[in-house]
Amino acid sequence: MSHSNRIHNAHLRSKIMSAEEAATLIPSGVNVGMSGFTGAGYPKVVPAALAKRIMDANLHGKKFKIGVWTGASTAPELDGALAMVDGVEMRLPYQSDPTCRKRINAGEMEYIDIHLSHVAQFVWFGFLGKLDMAVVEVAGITEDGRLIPSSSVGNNKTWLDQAEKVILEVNTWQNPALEGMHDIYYGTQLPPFRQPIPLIKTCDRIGEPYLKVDPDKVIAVVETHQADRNSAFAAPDEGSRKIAGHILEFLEHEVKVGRLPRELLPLQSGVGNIANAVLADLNQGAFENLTAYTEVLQDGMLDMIKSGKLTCASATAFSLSPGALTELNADLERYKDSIILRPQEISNHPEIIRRLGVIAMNGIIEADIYGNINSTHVMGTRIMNGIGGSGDFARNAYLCIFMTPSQAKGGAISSIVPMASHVDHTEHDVQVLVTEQGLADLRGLSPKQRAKVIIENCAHPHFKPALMDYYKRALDHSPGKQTPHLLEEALSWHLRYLREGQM
Ligand code: 0RQ
Repeated sequence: MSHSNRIHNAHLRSKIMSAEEAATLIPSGVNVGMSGFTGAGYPKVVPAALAKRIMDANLHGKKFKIGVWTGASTAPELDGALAMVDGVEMRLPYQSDPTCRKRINAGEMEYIDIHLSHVAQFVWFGFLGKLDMAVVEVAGITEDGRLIPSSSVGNNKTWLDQAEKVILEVNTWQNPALEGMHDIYYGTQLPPFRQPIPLIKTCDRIGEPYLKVDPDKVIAVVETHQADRNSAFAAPDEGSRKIAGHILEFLEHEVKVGRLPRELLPLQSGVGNIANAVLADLNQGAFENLTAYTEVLQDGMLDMIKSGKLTCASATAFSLSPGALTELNADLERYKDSIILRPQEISNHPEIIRRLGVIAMNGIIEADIYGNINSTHVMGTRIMNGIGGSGDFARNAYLCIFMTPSQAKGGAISSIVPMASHVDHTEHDVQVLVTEQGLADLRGLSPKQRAKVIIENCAHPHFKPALMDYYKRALDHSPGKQTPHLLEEALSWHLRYLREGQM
């Protein structure tokens, strides 16, 4: 069998085997830390071979389930394949796969939705139990056994460090020019020995470009040549463009009154079409010399680097459409000075986000009239994706902006509701709320003042009178006047939707 020229370490070369052979080394009942963050850098063939093994076991009447820990969401070859055969006992810390979501909401899969910056330390502290194995995609292995990270870093440093056994997937599809783009910080300590993280400016390099692994822990090396599976973005629709317009106008105002510098502060942008529309608008707008301290680098940010608007971007993963990915790969060397990929405990670290003064912009499911935010649960009980990094950024940002269309499901649902049916970000963490209807600047407002501005500026005209009516009646009849509610009615909009298909 001929081998790729990506594995330069003789000891690790001797561990090369097929995905099927490697999958036989993963027993039922173990916790497996897998690479992958959005559709980037996840193992492509071992999870599929494992899914086949699980299916065979099920056919013989045997239960076979594992715990799956990742950086964030992955792709059909990992989450999809394992969920399809009901092979996942416990999933964490974030997912966005339709089959996975279905199993979780049907009660067939346990899911712990964790702040992405917390995962590494939860594992070090032992809060999540033992990490038995790691399956990590890398772009290559150096002669001295260091690992060239792939298109995402996520929790790989922690998995490689903490897992008892390691399986590496060396993916020759990944661009060799990724070597040197990463910054892996090995200085984190456990309390009480923690030191300040010496990252002062967005694109400071504080670590090294390689991941380390104890070669004796590596039980298999599998060679692959498969593309990352990222999905395309829809072209910004009118609603997204309006949201982007409100945010740009707001940022311009903040610069004018001296609360933001001309080049703004480092941007964090969530995933999704609205986020991409905001980036597209920033790319057309007047701001120059921008920077990004974020989780994922999506198409909009790449366009801004190309145009010169964005001078540097720090993230933990690429999250690009297939077109943008092809473009990036054709010219990756060029981006090496402007892009840094870091472990997610650093890309999402509260200390750094607070120090840099990040401007955070994230999508939501719903907001209530007082500014509490639901990012994760449809009608209070069904998980959509997870909190992801939104809480890491929301709590610690200089400016925390949440954005959403004012209605969902063709107008059957109001995204502004009397009481959020689940709360991920409390009223204390939310400074700006934006819909296509307008922007509510909530800074310095009491709950009652916030309610008026949110209803007036953000609610859809179809729902505005009913929201104002609720608020006024709550003000009259609520026993407490700090955050007035009619408790018997507060979730009636959700109940009506579940009963009648319309809020
Ligand atoms: O579902 O496609 O089935 O119709 O939610 O909604 O409007 O396309 O918005 O793509 O920005 O996603 C909160 C899910 C928004 C996302 C969420 C339904 C809607 C549609 C998607 P369909 P849109 P987006 C860093 C930051 C948490 C993690 C995070 C998210 C689908 O932003 O997962 O912020 N955030 N990470 O129909 C019922 C409502 C609804 C609703 C929307 N009120 N009721 N359904 N939907 N509002 C990134 C990472 O951490 C990796």
